Amino acid sequence: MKKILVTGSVGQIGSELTMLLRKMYGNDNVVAGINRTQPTGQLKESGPYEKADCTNAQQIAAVVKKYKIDTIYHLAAILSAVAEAKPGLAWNVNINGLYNVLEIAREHNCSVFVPSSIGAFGPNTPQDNTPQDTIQRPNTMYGVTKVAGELLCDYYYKKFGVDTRGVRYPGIISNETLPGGGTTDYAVDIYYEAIKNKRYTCFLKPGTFLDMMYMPDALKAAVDLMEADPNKLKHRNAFNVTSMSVDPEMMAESIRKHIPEFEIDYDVDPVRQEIADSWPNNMDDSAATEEWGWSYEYDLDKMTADMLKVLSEKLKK
Ligand code: AKB
Repeated sequence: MKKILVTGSVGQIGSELTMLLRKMYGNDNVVAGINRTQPTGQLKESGPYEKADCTNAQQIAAVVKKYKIDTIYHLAAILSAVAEAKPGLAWNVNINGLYNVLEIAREHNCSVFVPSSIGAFGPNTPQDNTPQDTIQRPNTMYGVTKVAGELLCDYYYKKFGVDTRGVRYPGIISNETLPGGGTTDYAVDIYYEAIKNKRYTCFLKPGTFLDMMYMPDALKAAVDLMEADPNKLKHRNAFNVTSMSVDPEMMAESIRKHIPEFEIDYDVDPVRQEIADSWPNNMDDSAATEEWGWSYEYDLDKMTADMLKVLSEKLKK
């Protein structure tokens, strides 16, 4: 049975991924790596958790040794909008933190999942049907760390044989833990506000198309890639994956099928708009499908129906 460490386990993806991995591989075999935020509820009760700040190599190494970890899902990261505001912090966490994790993986023979992002592309990347292998010249600190991270992971695979794998996540929409400091966060906020106030003021312009994905598909992508036959992987870091390409108007239209009076207006944040404008409208994820069978379950309307159902219950409490 695998022995897994999840860094960033209280974050948006980490909190749900940790619970899924515990279900799959056994509660005691999945350590929730935490930093400043303490775990609560099921995440805390259902299995081990340990301080594992990725910028502290000794701390990560101690957890890996203590639990005989053989697989690391390295989810601790600074997202795009925060990275623009705090570039030094983003470099330290996204690059120095990743370097520490890769070094420990090399020493202790661990496989590593590292999420990249649509942020690894830039303004001169082809924006439609963005190929798997294409121009990557991002002009954000987040993007710089994501491209460097992809390259570093490929380097550790080629040079040291570390089993590194990753996907380029689009905006992730979820109903448990809120995202923090991303450019695609509007796509989560809009559902909360639709239920609470039947209106939403969006910080990106109408017509800003971006790839998005519902959390169950994002978790499936990570797990399926880590379970994939290594002999079939021509790429490793990192695969384009997407479920839908949407703009704020399409999301509003999808919500109106359930809440007809829902209204959207706009108060554009120039920083996040510029970031979004530099990212693809829609990615070609056929390499992921060909090499490890990637497919998604949720399109926009299926996701909207589930989000509104789950959040209505949650916000009643
Ligand atoms: C962000 O908006 O920063 C993230 C991402 C797309 O990587 N959600």
